[in-house]
Amino acid sequence: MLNRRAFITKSAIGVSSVAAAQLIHLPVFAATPPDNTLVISTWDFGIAANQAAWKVLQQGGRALDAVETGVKVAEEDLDNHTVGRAGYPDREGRVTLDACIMDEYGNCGSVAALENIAHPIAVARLVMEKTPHVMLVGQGAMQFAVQQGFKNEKLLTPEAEAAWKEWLKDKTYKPPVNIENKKKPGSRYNHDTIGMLAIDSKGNISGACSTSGLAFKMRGRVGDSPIIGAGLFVDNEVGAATATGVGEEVIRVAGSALIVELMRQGYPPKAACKEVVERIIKKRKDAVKDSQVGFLAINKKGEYGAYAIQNDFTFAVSTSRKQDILVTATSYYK
Ligand code: SD4
Repeated sequence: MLNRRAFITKSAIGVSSVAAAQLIHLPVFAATPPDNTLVISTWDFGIAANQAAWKVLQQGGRALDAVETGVKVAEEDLDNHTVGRAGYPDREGRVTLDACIMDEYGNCGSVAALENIAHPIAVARLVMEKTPHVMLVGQGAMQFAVQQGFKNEKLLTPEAEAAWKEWLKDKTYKPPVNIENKKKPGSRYNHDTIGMLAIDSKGNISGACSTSGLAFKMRGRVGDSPIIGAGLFVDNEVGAATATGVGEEVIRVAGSALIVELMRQGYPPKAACKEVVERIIKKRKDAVKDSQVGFLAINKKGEYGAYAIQNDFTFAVSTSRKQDILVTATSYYK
C-alpha cells in the first residue's frame, strides 16, 4: 500500500501536484507571483533617485508615485546641471525645463520650456491628472503651475550663470555634439537627464523623465525628454523605455515607443535598445559619431537592459535582490 508521501510523489508524475493535493484534500495555496519590483534610472545620480523611489515601492506604493519621487531628487540636485534647479540655461541665460510622466493606464502628462518652476515632473503629473491635455509649454505651463500652487522662483544658480557667461565668450554651439560641462574627468559626454522606469508590487509600470535640455540651446528648443514616445514610453502590457542624450536623434526614430514595440515583438530589453541605437547609426553615422544617445528599457517580467552610442552611459538599478547597483551600458563605440 502507498503511504501519503509516496502517493503524492507518484501521483505528481501523472497529474499536477496541485491536483494531487486536491485529491487527498490538502490545502491548495496559489503560487506566489514573481517579485518583479524594480526601479531603474539613468546616470550615476540615479543611485540617489532610485533610493527615494525604492522607499515608495517598498511601502507598497504605486510605480507612478515612485518615479515622481525619484526624479524630484535629481531635480533638486544642485550639482546636476541638466535637470531642474541649477540646470544650465539656454543661449539667452534662461533655464527652461522639460519633463514628462506616464502611468500604467497609458495616462501621460508633459511640460516643455517651463521656466521658474523647480519641479517640472510634478507639474507634468498635474497636467496628466487635472487637465484634458497631455502637454503644456512655455508661459502656459508656468501659468498652470502657479495656479496649482508651485512657487515661481529663479532657477539659475551662480554656478550655472558663470558657466553660461563663460560660454558667451566664444558662443561655440554645435548642435549634434554635446557641449555640457565635462564634470567627470576623462568623460567626453556629461549628459545628466534623468529617465526613470519602475514596476511596483502589483506589477504595474510607470516612467518619468526630466531635463533642462542641452546646455546653451537655442531659445525655444525642445528635445525628446518631454515627448511621449521619444524620451519616454510605457505600455503596461509590455514594458517601458526612456532615453538620454541628444534629443533630436531620439525624436527622429521615436526611440522609446519603438523600443516598447520591439519588446512586444519579443526582443529582450537590451536587444530592443541596441536595435534602435543601430537604426540611428545606420541613418546618421557621421552626424552621431561624437554624440551620445542612451536608452534604458524594462519589460513586464522585470528584466532590464540598456544600450548607448558612446561608452560612458551608466544607469542605476534597484530590485528586491540588489540595491544601489551602477551599471555601465554596452555601447556601439567602445
Ligand atoms: C535633450 N535628451 O534635451 C535631452 C538631453 C539629455 O542627457 O538627455 N541630456 O535632448
